[in-house]
Amino acid sequence: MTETSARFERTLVTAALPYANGEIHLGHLAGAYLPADIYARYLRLRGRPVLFICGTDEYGVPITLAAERQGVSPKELVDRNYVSIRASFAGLGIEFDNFSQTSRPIHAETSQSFFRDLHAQGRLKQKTTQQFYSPSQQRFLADRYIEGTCPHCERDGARGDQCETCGRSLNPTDLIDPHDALKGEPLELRETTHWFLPLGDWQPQLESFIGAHPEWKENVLQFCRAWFKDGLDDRAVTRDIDWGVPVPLPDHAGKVLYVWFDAPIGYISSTREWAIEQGDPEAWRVWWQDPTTRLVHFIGKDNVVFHALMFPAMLLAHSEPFILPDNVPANEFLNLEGRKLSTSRGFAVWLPDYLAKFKPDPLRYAMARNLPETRDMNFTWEGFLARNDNELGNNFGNLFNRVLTFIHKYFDGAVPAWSPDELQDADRAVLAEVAALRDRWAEHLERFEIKAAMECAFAAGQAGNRYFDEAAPFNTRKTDLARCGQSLGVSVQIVRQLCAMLAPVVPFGMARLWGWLGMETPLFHGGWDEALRDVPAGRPLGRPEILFPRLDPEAIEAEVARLQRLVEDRPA
Ligand code: B3M
Ligand code: ZN
Repeated sequence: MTETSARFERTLVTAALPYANGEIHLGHLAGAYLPADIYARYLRLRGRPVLFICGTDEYGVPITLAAERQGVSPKELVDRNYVSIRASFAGLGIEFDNFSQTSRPIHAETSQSFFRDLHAQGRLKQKTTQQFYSPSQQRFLADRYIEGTCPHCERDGARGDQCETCGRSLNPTDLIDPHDALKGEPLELRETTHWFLPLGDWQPQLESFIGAHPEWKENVLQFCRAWFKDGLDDRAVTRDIDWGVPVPLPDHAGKVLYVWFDAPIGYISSTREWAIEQGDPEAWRVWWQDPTTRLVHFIGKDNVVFHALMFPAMLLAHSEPFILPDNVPANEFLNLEGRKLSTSRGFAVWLPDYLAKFKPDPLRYAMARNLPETRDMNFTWEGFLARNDNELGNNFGNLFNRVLTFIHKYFDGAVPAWSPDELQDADRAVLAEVAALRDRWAEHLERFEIKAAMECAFAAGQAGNRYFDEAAPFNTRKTDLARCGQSLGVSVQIVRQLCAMLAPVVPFGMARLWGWLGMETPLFHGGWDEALRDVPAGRPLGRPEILFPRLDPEAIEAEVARLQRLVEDRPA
């Protein structure tokens, strides 16, 4: 059976563009970035062409408000956040082929030309509606910055999009005594005209598109079916604010593209930027318009509608032949120490803080073992320590270290004389077990089942340790040197396969181990082929160091205590 990723010539992997109003935290990482990076690295390891695209999402009201609060311009704010977000990703080994910004000229150009294409074909329709306007600020306010009394439960403080008290969803005009949520000032209703994408026109095509993907995750499919059942509505694609991509039509001063219209186009602009940097500006097309390309969007569950319905409708509506996503693996949410994350209360773990104290591999590993793939999951610092010490350290690191150290101590650091033709039953059994686990590992990754893939890797590590204990080279060294060498030769073959299986998840450590094994192919440029070949007798091996040291329990307690204090300060 051909693996899914091999049925395509190339794979375009995107991860949701992080909103540039703050730092990346563990919730973001678990939702989209880590799974996307693991998948992209898996493909690179397999030698399959992949382009991993991302960038910061920089327009919209929340950015303008954050900038106002900090006393800087929106552009200054996003540029600053861009730099730190990019550094966090790099520190964690999230390795994009391009990481752009939606406030760059290439994005304005790309999204405006996209809009113009839809407009010129008559795919957009104009509607005039009444919206709340602030006379003092001379601007229209976005729904959630309008506040008033809820018409249902009569509580104050309901927002223009929803009443938090009774949970009902609202329109701003439903509110009694609507006013500016931030300034408390009165508002007036004014007419404004906007462009809409009539999603309903695309419903039949979207239904058959989604219907052709029964392999998608159930959470995503259910979500789409619910939207289809209600019937798709017109979606506004323009807004009345000044921080955004200007609508490229005459007489549209003060109007910009709605951020959820321009943001997904950001994937295309970032690909174009990459192509320009490659010196081949048209090279983006093959990634977006050639049906032999596979497009995969990694996102968190709150972004499903935009990636599974809205953006595909935009791509269908465009006059050029864009491909549609082949999969939209959306993750559920990550909780922290048993509670919901709250960025406003500081109840989160931000990457710059993490990276100031710990190494990237242990976090990548602990999260990969615990991803919210099918339901919400919980991150605890204790669990993090246990994954590092008991699994990375004891299961994997220990095996690597035992095998390589032994060879350095008693065999001059070169793979001992061993031969695949002289295997004993125990050797054959462990090699078959590891190879079978390796195949299952790949099948799971092909389906974005990272946790299940990691269970295979873990089991292979256990098998390797069991084999080493039972073959007992530390005893045979004195009784049967040939057998001792043979069992170490077999152990090296196990280590080589484990190295490949762990590489997408703990790339820093495995890049070093790969080097110690004397491999020639760069790990993430098709190292797989070499990982499938025996490491021959006589090959010199690098001197190992401890790859995954134990964590300091006091450092972990300090993190738990920090979060605990936040909870005590403001009980939920
Ligand atoms: N910026 C994700 C968010 O902030 C949003 C993703 C855009 S992807 C095109 O929830
Ligand atoms: Zn209410």
